[in-house]
Amino acid sequence: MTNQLIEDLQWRGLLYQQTDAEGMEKLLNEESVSLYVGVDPTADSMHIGHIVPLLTLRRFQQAGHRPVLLVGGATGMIGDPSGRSSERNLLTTAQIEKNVEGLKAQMERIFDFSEGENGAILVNNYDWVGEMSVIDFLRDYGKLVNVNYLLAKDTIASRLETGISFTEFTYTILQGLDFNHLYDNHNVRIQVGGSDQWGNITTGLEVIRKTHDEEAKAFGITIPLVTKADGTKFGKTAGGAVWLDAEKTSPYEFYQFWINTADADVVKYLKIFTFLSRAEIEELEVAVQEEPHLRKAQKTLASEMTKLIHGEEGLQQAERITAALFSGDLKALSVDEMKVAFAGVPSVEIGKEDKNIVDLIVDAGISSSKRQAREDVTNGAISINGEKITDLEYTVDAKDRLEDAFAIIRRGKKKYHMVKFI
Ligand code: 545
Repeated sequence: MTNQLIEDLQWRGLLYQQTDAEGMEKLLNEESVSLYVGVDPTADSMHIGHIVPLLTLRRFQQAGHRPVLLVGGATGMIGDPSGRSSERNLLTTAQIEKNVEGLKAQMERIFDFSEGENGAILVNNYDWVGEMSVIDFLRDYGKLVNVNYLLAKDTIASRLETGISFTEFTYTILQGLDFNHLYDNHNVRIQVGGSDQWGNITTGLEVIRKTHDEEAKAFGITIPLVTKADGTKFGKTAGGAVWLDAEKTSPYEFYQFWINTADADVVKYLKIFTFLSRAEIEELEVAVQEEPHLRKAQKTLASEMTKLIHGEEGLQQAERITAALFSGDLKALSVDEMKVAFAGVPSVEIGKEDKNIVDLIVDAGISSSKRQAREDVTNGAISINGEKITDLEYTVDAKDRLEDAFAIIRRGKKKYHMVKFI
């Protein structure tokens, strides 16, 4: 017996470990199920490495199943030791509350919560763990799980040498009781997570097994870590992680990240991250082979991802900035777009007084000498905010200071500088 969804997930390379592949396939063929992914509020934003399990849940949703999204208001207060070689610092309650709000907003972008029958739902484990007493925890759950069983988990075993607190040691039982709670209250049958979550997912199955009769059937799957063909870490740029939060990673930078995907990786990422069909992706795969210089696959990947996370508006902004930088026509950009576009270019601070153009570019270190600066201006190599300046007597003043604070000066074809007036 086969299942179309499973076949698609396999083709996309989204299945890593499965607790009972056959059993799950059978279940999916028989009924519409609910399934869940949990995210701990350890930060106020996810980055692109975090979303693969969520996108996978959306694929289940498209096949008629119900996604349950859990934010770990309780587990976030404890800290998951999975995949970490040292103890976490505890976060304050205020920080966690702020993070929960940030994460909820991001999940709401990715999922449709209004779809009736299999609309996504959002839950917070603080609602059932927050008020639980120590006595209840130890009697109802601690008692079900043997210490030997816990010590054998990779994430705990690997920490025995360097040390793991009782708090983090206990974490997996909390995640286990969540699965049990969702099984009982939301009919959740499957938990999905990254490969680091295998130990926690199987603890959940252990708890479910011990609190129910043999009829109870629940499953776990993990998703492989996204890798890059050149062996470097996926999802990092010179500026750090690629965040979903537009304040941390602008839609333009986000778009640029995907557009810069190597030919060797782009088809894999189209499969993992986009909702394009197999036929569409296979067509782009041919394009990578036959006309790689057109970067059709990268452009599609970048626009699909930017649209998904930042909406049509974010995509348009990213495309406008990309085009303006390519053509050099900065006048097509709004002041806000200029700020985004040049967030990463070298900047210099300079006094706010009116200044001759030649003096300015020398003082700002844009041209190496006065003689060079004069030559640059007369040759038409210098422009301010997209306006070419060829007059040696030109005065840079208030009209050139965007928001009375900065100007973008270009020397030559592609060298941009941000001059900040202070
Ligand atoms: C808590 C309670 C549950 C079920 C799951 C959890 C969370 C889980 C965990 N997951 C990771 C995570 O990272 C923080 C995100 C920063 C905003 O820690 N114990 O919350 C990541 N997860 C997504 C994937 C992951 C995992 O959110 O599963 O593997 C990353 O790809 O590390 O009942």
